[in-house]
Amino acid sequence: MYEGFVQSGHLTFPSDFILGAATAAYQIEGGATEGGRGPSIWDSFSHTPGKTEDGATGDVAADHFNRTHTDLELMSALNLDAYRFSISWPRVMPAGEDVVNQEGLTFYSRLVDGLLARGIEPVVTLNHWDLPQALEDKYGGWRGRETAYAFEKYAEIVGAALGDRVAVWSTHNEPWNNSFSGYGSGAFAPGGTSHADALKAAHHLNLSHGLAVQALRRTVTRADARISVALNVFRVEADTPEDAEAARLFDAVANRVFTGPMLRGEYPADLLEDTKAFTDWSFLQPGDLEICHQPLDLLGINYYEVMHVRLDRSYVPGQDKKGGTAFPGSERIEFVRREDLERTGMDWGIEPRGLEDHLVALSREFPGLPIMVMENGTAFPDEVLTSEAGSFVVDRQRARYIASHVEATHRALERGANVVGYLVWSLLDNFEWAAGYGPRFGIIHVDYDTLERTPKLSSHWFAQLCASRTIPILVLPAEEEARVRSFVSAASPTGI
Ligand code: IFM
Repeated sequence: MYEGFVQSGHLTFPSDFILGAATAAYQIEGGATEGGRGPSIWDSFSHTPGKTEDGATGDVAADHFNRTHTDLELMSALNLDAYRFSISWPRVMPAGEDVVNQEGLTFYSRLVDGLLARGIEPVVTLNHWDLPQALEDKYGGWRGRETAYAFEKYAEIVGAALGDRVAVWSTHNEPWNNSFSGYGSGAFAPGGTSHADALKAAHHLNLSHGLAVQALRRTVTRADARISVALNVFRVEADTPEDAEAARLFDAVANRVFTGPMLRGEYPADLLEDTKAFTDWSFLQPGDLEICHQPLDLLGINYYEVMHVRLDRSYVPGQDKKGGTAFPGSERIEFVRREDLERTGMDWGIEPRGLEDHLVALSREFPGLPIMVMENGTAFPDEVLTSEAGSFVVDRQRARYIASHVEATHRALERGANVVGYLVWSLLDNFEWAAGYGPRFGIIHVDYDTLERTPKLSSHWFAQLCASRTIPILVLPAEEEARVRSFVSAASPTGI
């Protein structure tokens, strides 16, 4: 790795602050039918015509399943403190329950050992959306309460196998997408389109979270292991006081539907009221909330942008929005596209200040609960430049995005936020769900034809941050800048 960026000399993270990178099984592993893996709902969904961009599937993805050693070596060169990956439930239990695929467990056990041998702490997510298809067929997936109990058993098996070595556990990743995009809007697997089902799925994810935390507490033996959940708690902002109601509505259905039961042991009264047209909440059984509400060691948050909302002034009660609604109550909310912001390749507004304020606010809301940024990053179109000197991706925009959010995290720390780590999304370019392989989030480029990996400029910057713990300025010394420029013009006569 090139580590010659100009050092700021200040903005240093504490020595125990965790800097790392994140991925998810279905997005990078490939090997969909290898090693005894069973089918997941994302295999079925992505193979259904029209569900993903260009019919993309995760069959091969970045082929991490067969290139684990290469990827471990890349991580080592990045000086990462931690690597967050998810376990593919159908790789460990092909039918979701009963039978364990030892080969699948061994794959993850070796990955954990490979990380530890390189001084990288393993951060494991149990569910990053690739539910075994068999559980969808048998129980209706997360619509079924039985899936929560199957998840508990799966957590127990993984906890027993890896619990002596894993540093941080996360039960679910972004249960919001899992439930509301998977069972409500139909944008994600399994493609359900019922708000009632989405709310039911959300509850079963909350319940399964609590059951899995209990299972991990029974099985994990590493003394300093920490148990958490990765929520994409949205930073919701209404720009005028009249629109505060829109912020309340979205905050209830997107954030407090999870933080309520998991962190406070209750569903917010306003959420129950807001959603009563869709469900009577009869799936909420006595004793469930006590299970959902387990003490956590860490709160994982994924941050990408601020959600600016206002009330939809064209809303007519009882009248359906054209084209349906994305989530319960969405007919009353308008998401404001702020034209004053720079935007990512996903058309998401770039606001590092939002991350800073969010970390400070969440630390106040949940005192005593350390927070880890478990995902933050951006997609931009990349160009691989090749010359006699080799290949290079000069992704200055991505590097700027990451640097500005790392700085925001540091400012939050200075303002007293209880933030203990930052993991960049993502280590590798990968399968971006329904958007397929177009958006590239990696700090390492993946050529999807040859599967060759090329570290991008952003990864060199990140490697220097991890090694020095002081935020490097995104400026190359004059000599290196001249080298990059001559490389760029040699490789791409039109320049970039
Ligand atoms: O790629 C996803 C990831 O799986 C979950 N969080 C957001 C990322 C970017 O969209």
